[in-house]
Amino acid sequence: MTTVSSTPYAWPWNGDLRPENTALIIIDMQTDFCGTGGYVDMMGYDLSMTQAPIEPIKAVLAAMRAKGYTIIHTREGHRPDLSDLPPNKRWRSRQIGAGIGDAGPCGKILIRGEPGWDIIPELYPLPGEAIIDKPGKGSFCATDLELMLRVQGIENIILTGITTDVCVSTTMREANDRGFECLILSDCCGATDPGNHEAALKMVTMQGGVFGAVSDSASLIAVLP
Ligand code: C5J
Repeated sequence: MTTVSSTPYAWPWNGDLRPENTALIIIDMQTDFCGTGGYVDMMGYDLSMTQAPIEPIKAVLAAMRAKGYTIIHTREGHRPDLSDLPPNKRWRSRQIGAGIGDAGPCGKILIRGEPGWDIIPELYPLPGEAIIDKPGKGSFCATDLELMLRVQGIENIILTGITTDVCVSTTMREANDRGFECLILSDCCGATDPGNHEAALKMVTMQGGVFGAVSDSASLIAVLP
């Protein structure tokens, strides 16, 4: 029986935390979201907020790799022919000067194969680690993530990455509704707005843990079986 010190309950609910049934998901640590000249930078947001989780994620990634846990990375992006880019999503991004599919300093914004779309070198997947390419905010929508988790017998999901209030939060909600037991690590996530980061974490803790529980990198690493 192993649990992580977390809010509002000691996670996971049943104390069954093992490499065989637990996956780390690292969401969208791409240049477009935390690098100079990427999508978030072009929108004018403070990059320090989306860069803050890089070092804590590195520590969790190293610890979980060493112990044989399943590691899954995601990338948000669209096909070069834009056939999976909803026109309203593109239109909205253009309203703030960072049109998805348009040319930017890191190549076409959020387009698969472009330099800005790829995962940052500090957190680049090792051979054998799954990468989920997703066209939306949630990692389960239009991907094979759920099938992969079920085939591997994963019950617990540890969520990290960016942004706390958009892709991480959406993925956590999708996972929770599918019956996965979810933990979000506060220092391993970041948003483009500090208030949204805090609010997204607080929402998890309502109703006895409506989406799961909230902890941090040190608390997880301290007890990782
Ligand atoms: C956004 C994400 N914010 N990865 N994507 O558009 O959170």
